[in-house]
Amino acid sequence: MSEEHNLGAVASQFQIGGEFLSAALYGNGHINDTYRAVFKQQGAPVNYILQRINTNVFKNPVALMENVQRVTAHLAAQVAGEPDRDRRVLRLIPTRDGGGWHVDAEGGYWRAYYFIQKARTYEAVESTGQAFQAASAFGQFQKLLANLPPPRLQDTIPDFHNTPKRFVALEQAIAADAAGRAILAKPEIEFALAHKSITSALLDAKLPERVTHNDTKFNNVMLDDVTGEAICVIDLDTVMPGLALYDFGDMVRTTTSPALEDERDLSKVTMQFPMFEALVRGYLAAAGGFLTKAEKQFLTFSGKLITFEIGIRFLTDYLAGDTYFKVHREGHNLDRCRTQFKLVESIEQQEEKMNRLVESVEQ
Ligand code: ADP
Ligand code: GN1
Ligand code: MG
Repeated sequence: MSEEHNLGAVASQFQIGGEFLSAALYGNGHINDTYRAVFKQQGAPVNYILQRINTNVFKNPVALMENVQRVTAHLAAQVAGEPDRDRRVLRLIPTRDGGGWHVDAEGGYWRAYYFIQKARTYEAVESTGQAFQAASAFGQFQKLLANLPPPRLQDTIPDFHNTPKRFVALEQAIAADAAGRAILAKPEIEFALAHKSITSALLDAKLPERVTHNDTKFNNVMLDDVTGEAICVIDLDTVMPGLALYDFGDMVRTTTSPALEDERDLSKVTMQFPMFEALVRGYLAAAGGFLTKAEKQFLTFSGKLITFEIGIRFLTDYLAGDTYFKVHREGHNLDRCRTQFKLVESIEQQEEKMNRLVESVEQ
């Protein structure tokens, strides 16, 4: 339970019936504050999600919420005829005065979602079936948003996946060494600098701009408790124009290793080939129809690049003194950086085989 916020008062701003019972921090996101709020309705507890948007990260929360409104409305219209439609798309709850979000006295931006019942997220992948499900859900997500009517979605974070710019930010953080930690991260800095040559390849390839999720972490898709089916893609703050491969790359980053993102025992971090195969098959089953040949050729590479990119973002934040990602222990961002770089190495060792697999699935 947060000491800082009166969560009952915040919850009462939204069109939720019944009596507010409690609210507590929920989930493992690195950016926003997510709470599960419980209301008593007809004698029974009912869950809701309340989120406070991190405005240090998202400088224009109104643009963000306008994107989320358009995206959720478009997706809802597309699945309207399907069974279980209420669990397949995030549904915002309006405020009592009919708005899409609430601004508190401190200027904090809040939103509420219906709780997706009988489904859950996982911090690490457990089976190839889960990997297939996640990849087909994110592929389907891109497919359903391909016909989003204009205007172009707003960039909630400009240059979010611009790896060359992320690399420049790292170089600046190394030079500034604001927290005096560069000495503690020498091997990681060396690893990063040695990989500069890969940073611009996706942008140089001139691939088509699409509407993409941009944060396709495995814990951003909810799997049904009973069937294991991917039921709902969540965490829509970064849905904006991007490359399809940003999404596939982040799936490889988060859905092929059995280890947690902050695992300290690096021997556990490895790119498991069967998980990669399941991702390729799941993603192409949903998205193969609209992806170009050039996009398909970069599937393996995108996994390496996005893993490297998030690795340098963790390293940059470590050097800057942990100003962006939430941290829960000393050296947390450095631990996260190390798992990413270990995974990059593991991908490099298997890159040819991964590319051969992609070619064989395509045919
Ligand atoms: P963050 O941006 O901080 O990662 P998320 O939107 O991913 O926040 O939410 C954090 C966690 O809360 C998710 O991993 C998921 O477990 C849970 N969650 C988010 N939205 C819902 C929802 N509508 N129903 C049920 N659980 C949810
Ligand atoms: C953040 O919000 P969350 O935890 O799903 C971050 C992603 C990173 C990820 C690393 C807006 O995602 O870009 O890949 O952490 N989101 C933002 O785990 O920066
Ligand atoms: Mg999340």
